[in-house]
This record gives sequence, C-alpha cells and structure tokens, in this order.
Amino acid sequence: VPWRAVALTLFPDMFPGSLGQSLAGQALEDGRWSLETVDIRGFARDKHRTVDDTPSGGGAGMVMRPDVVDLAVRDVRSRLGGDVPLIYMTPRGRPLSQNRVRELAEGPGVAVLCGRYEGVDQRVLDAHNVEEISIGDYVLSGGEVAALVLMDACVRLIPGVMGSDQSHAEESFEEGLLEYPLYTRPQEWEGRTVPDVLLSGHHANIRAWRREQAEAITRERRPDLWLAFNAAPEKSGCEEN
Ligand code: 6GU
Repeated sequence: VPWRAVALTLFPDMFPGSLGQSLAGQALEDGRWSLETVDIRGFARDKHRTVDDTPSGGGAGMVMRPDVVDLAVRDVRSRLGGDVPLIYMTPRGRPLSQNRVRELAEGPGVAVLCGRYEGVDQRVLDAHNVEEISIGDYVLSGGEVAALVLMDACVRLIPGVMGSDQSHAEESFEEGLLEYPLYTRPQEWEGRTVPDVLLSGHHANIRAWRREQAEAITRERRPDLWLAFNAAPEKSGCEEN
C-alpha cells in the first residue's frame, strides 16, 4: 500500500497530476505514493458556494468558514481513517524539521489542509486537533506551495524513491550540519580548480576535509544549527526534534 497524500484545497489545479521530471513525479508514476486533491469548495452548501466570510472583530481580508472546512475534513478522514495525520500549512505553525519529515514519511501518509485568504477559522483546527506547520519565516499567498514542499520532502525518503539509501545517511544535514561543497569534472574550469584533496584518492583525508567544510559553513551561515549541533553532537538526528 503506497504512501498516501491528500491535499484539501480551493485550488486543486495547483497539484499536478504528474510532477513532470521531478524525483517525486517519477515516484508517483512508479506508484510509490499517491496524490489526491479534495476541492473544499465542493463542500459549500449555499448556491454561491461560499467558503469564506469576514473576520470576527473586524480587519482585512477573509477567513475560511469552519463548517465548510469541517465537511471537507470529515470526508477525507472517512476515506483515510484516523491514522493519517491532518496537517494545516500556516506561517503560524511549528517550523517543519527533517525529524518530522522522517516521521511522516515512515507513516501511512498525510492529509494537508491548505489555507487561502487570511486563513482558516481556529475552531475547526481545534476541533480536529490539526497539526499546524510552517515551512519558514516568510508569507506565501496560500498553503498549496507549502504542502508541495512538505510532500516532496517526505516522498524522497520513501524506500526505493532515491537512487541509493546511502544518500540519506551520508547527507551531513542528517547529523545537523549543512552539506559540504560539491565538485565534478572538468578538473579545471574557467581558471578554477577542484580542491586537490578530492583527487588524491585518500578517503580518510577526503572525509576529514568534507567534515571541516561542513562545520565551517554551518558556523558561518547558520549559528542556530551550529549551536544545536554542539549541544548534541552524538545525536543521529538533526535539529532540536
Ligand atoms: Cl505553511 N503557508 C503559508 N501560507 N505561508 C507560509 C507557510 C505556510 N510557511 C511559510 N509561509
């Protein structure tokens, strides 16, 4: 039974039937996962198919109605069962981590609620115990692109999707560091050369050089990751769970 992703959205067309040349797209064609969309507007009850209303207490924009979203969530839950986590993509959510991605990829799949307008009425999120997740500190026009990011991160961890399973374990990000820089042929390009150590065939030296590079770049670019790494260097996972 393949890993199952369901997107609840007002814009189902933003989820392509095929993901083109992407890794996730090939894995979708190979049947290693499935992607379904549920059009929230299909659960609006009035003749104008209204899904939103003005914010209580005033303010700009519109809010997605709890009754309409509830019907969509119930429909998805009845078809997926209670074991599939229900996630709401929002910049107010907890930051997505590689640890959470790994857990989700190991499970049966995800149901992802995508907000539009200013967001979804809080009561329906509370009623269904929805997990709120953000993909970073910037604002997107809706949750759809964020949902695709979450799905891509999970799908590449599904067994058999990536070329070799070693490619995960050897990612230095998996131990909480940024990746070391990569080089390939030609050995000299536009006056720039591949570092000598990488051509030496000395595997211990290569490993040590890559580790130094990963640590230096993490220290410079991501003091937050560097601090967490040094607090728990023996831990196999990355970040602070
Ligand atoms: Cl998950 N959704 C939206 N709409 N904007 C975001 C986000 C999510 N994460 C960062 N910005």
